[in-house]
Amino acid sequence: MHYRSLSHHLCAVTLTLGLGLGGHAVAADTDPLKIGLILPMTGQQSSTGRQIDAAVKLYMAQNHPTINGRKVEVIVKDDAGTPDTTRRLAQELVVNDKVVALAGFGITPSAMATAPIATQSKTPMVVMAAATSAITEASPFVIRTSFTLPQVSVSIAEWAAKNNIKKVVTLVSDYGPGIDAEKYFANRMVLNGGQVIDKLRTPLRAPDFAPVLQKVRDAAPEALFVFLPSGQGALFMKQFAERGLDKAGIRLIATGDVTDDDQLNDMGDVALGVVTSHHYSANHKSAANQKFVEAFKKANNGMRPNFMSVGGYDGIRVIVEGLKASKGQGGEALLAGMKGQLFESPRGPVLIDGQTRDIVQDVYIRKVERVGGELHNVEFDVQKAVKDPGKTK
Ligand code: VNL
Repeated sequence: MHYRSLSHHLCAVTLTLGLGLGGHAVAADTDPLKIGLILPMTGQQSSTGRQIDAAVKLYMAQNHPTINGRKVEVIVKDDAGTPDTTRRLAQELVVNDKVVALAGFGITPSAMATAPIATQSKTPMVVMAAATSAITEASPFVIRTSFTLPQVSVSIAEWAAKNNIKKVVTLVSDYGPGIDAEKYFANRMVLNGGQVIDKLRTPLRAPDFAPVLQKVRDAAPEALFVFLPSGQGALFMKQFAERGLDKAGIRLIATGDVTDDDQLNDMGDVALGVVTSHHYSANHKSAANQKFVEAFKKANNGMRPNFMSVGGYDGIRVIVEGLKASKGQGGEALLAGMKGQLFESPRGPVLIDGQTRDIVQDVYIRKVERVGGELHNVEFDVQKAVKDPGKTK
């Protein structure tokens, strides 16, 4: 015992001397453990940045984590949803700030651009928002706490089949998650004897839905299936109503990204009755969620948390618990501490699959209803413990 504490003491002295002489930023073991959180705080995906930032701040304020006497510090950087900027910021956070983990990643291209840095520097990278299946395969250091589009798109296709919807058109954002959603939704429709009569795509940047909605009208399917990234739902719903599609008897079904809790309450009656599948609703009935929603609203002027917030809240939890398990070590030790975590999230029970490093979670079927004067995604069916069906290995 005595010997141990003596060597500890000597070690601290050496570190102090090292700092004084060389002027190198050698991390002493009282320095804070830093986490680099890269988010789109400005630009088209800024609602995602705002939600995740608020959720991470809430977790930190509720838990004040310290590990072996070291504080945990979150450094927030704005990438404006530009992948080149994400990669540059990640590089700086690793090299200059010596972060133990990278986190955030509002869109798939940002996550993909950063994955090689995670691999080269052996820095765990927690994806809190982006949801293309392949992201976890881009680096062995990626852990995901959001969801995947294949995970949520199959369930809504199953619901459609059970509800006698046979002829559909799909409309997705033309990049990773949209292509995943289109493929997994369409394949399951066809498997169930349905027909996909057209597959439409809109650009990620500055989409205009009017031309594709005209095509949908002309094709007259029984239902239109939609995936759009968080933040585009309100504009889409407005144009859907303006084109009279809600009155034309074309049923709207989607992933929950479209009836995003961040915007849903402002969408108006056009959203009523829209059926979606997703992993989180602010209306989810559990004590853990009620507590989360109340605390989140209280800390953020009444803002309602959406699925991005929950990805952030669970993501920072996974990092902090991982650091506890690794006793503050980063790299492989932190990665090991994050794998296999099983806990109750505001969304329901979740598991960080040790093999795939992806999240296993319940997927709910929900319908937009008015609850106490506000629009909500009301869950009415659930598929338990869904793994990402997009994994090839
Ligand atoms: C992505 C997927 C982004 C789902 C989203 O919102 C979303 C992505 C910004 O992987 O880029 O709702």
